[in-house]
Amino acid sequence: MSEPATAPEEITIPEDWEPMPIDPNYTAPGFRLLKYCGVTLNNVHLQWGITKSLEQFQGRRSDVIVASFPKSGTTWLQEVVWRVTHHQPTAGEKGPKTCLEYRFPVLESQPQEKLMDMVSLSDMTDQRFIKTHLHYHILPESVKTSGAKVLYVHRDARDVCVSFYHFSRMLNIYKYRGSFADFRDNFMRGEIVHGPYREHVQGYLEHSDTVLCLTYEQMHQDRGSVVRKVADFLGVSLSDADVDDIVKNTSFEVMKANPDTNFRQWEDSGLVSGTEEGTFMRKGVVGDWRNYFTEEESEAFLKWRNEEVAPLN
Ligand code: PPS
Repeated sequence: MSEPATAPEEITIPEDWEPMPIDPNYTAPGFRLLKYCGVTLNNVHLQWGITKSLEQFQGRRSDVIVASFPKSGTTWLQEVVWRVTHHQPTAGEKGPKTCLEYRFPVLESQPQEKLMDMVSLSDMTDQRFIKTHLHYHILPESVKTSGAKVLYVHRDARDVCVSFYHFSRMLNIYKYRGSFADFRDNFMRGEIVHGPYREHVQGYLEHSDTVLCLTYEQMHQDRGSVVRKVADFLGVSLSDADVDDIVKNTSFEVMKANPDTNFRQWEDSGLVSGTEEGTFMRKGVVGDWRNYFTEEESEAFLKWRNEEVAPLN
């Protein structure tokens, strides 16, 4: 997730936003969950003008958009996409030299441009690579009509929940201090930022005729075939050696060591505190949920996960 490090103090909640009950487990001053179009967002989204970002955004045919629910493998897929589209065999292991945040501005976080001295999305003249955690139904209409290429990654909800729990503890604009059980209950109720989770995934999967939907687990199991799928979807031709090179440079270990992909700069800027929660590149495994759920809890969670939900619109 990319959220500004600091937020202005005052907020006026517009009529089409609904304040949600204050959750004292979020201990960052002023942190509030707010509902917008059925989606749980927060005061920082509002303060930093998400509605204006959504109104002003104009999708372009050449746009490449990586969408996800937070902590589902966004960063990983972004790096794959970037390397697929910028692959130069002669660049070898050097790869991209710019921080991923600059290569992939966040659709819903335009003030990021001011804070980070970035060219605004509307002023970018080169092909745009964009990250978003927005639900499908609140994506600006032009994303859907422009022919922009949208890729979506999703992950075992139990691992998403664990990863998001740790991230919410690290993130200084949240400072979550509840237990994992508290967080999991909120996750299931949709009372977490960008919730509700099931509707998020369903919203994109329902459009899998136009959206390339991938999973974190596929990326673990056979990244080569994911790289090829991404290349086909984006109309890029890659040799076997190119694919191998991309696979090698997008491993957890390489990305964790790479300052352009490991988000350690968020520690320097104060956005996150590297604590006992670890760092942004935390474990990068499938199945860490086993350390957090009992068998019964996992069963109940999966039962909930597999229930039918009504689409948001
Ligand atoms: S965010 O903040 O929503 O954009 O986070 P996101 O990138 O979606 O998810 C972060 C989790 O993805 C893991 N990650 C990786 N796993 C395996 N391989 C690679 N290369 C990789 N890059 C990121 C990261 O460690 C977070 O998962 P957890 O389970 O917390 O380790």
